[in-house]
Amino acid sequence: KSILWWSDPMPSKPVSPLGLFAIDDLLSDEERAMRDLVRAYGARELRPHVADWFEAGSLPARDVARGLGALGVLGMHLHGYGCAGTSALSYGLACMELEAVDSGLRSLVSVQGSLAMYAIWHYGSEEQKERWLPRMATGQAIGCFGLTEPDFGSNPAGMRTTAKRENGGWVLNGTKMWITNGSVAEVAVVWAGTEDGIRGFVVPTDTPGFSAPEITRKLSLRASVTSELVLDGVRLPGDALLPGAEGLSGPLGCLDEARFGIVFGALGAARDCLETAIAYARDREVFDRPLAGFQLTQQKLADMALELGKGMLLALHLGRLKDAGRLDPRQISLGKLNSVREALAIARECRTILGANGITLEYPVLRHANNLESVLTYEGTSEIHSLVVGRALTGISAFA
Ligand code: TGC
Ligand code: FAD
Repeated sequence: KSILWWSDPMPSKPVSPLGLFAIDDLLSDEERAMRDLVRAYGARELRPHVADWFEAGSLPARDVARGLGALGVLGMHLHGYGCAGTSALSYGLACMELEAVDSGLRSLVSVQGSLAMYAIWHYGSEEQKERWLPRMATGQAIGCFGLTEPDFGSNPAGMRTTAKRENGGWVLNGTKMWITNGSVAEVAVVWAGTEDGIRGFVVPTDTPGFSAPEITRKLSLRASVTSELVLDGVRLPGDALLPGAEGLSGPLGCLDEARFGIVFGALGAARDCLETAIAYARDREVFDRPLAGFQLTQQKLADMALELGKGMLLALHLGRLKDAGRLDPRQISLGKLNSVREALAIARECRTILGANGITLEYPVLRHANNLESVLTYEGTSEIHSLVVGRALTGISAFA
């Protein structure tokens, strides 16, 4: 409910950053219920373990996926095939709550629901959908999405992975890099060049010639599995092709879905940092007074709350547009650019408020900041999204 300042009996009682913006007033009962459900699940099942997973650089992805599947968030905005069929906005709110725990958990859900499941749901044959989607919705089968290659990240059009027709089937060769969920996936959606341009393939990961070595020694997204995909003469039947995806618009259409989730998700990480910093500053005494009572601290907090609230208002606007079927991919670029850039700035500023304590895993702040370095890069770097916006504003492409 709105904050009624004039009737507030305790004007000095702190208000949460998003409470200050009366964000809840902009959500329906159903949306708030979904958000609260995911928040409670995260607090109970994920948050107690996440610092350990991050420190160990190892996520029990299968258990986590099954738990999230039972919660109903895997492919939740898709309809049919065992998916929950919620609004896009509810999906965004779920991403926000998961990323408030850790970006790696939101990553798992993004890749599963918005990239791998969405690719099959939107571009797949009826047989592909029935074979994979119900198991993916429950987390019994994990999916990954192979677009990036060692030499082609921002410019996937240059990809070298090929799919050649042979005896009515396909033979795939090439390497994909930085693939979330790769080593734990049962199914990989792989994008490859064919004589008809870029096409997508549904690859069961037990197919001979497929391997997925895990990438280690990461300093970011440590509670997430990241892998290389090696496709060495992988033979697939003719019906492994995603029939509805032709050209780069196929994978980019999936990226639109996942980027939308990040618009909300990154703000979840920022909110967690800011709430942590406010609590810390109220508790911590410096020069015999609470840190929160110093003007410099309050200016930091006010500026961060302002960016968080503005980002949230933009995210909600984009969510409403998406649910109305009117969201343009260029608007998703605006949202991803803003949310991630501001979330990273907020995480770093909050780290200063925590002083030395801020560099430990006892608090979530530097973990979030480190994770957000990946979020800044994947799903289109900030530079790429700036160029998308620049092209929209000027009509001139500056990519190449
Ligand atoms: P361009 O000439 O602009 O377009 C080629 C074709 O694609 C269409 N298109 C889109 N379709 C849907 N959604 C979009 N956002 C689209 N943007 C472009 C376009 O209409 C055209 O279609 P058609 O039918 O005429 O052929 O393409 P370009 O080569 O100039 O590149 C554009 C650029 C640079 C924006 C694009 O390549 C890009 O977005 N690059 C960034 C790559 C990227 O985001 N990779 C992400 C990999 S997946 C990942 O990071 C997962 S992390 C997950 C996690 O853990 O959470
Ligand atoms: P590059 O494309 O080499 O870019 C390097 C720098 O150059 C960046 O700053 C970039 O913005 C800049 N740059 C590039 N082009 C231009 C230009 N035209 N003008 C100005 N600057 C430019 N990919 C998948 O396919 N699936 C996944 O599941 C997946 N998960 C990932 C998980 C993690 C943890 C990470 C870190 C990455 C993941 N990626 C995944 C890969 C990710 O999408 C790419 O890293 C990203 O697209 C950038 O590609 P790159 O790393 O090759 O950087």
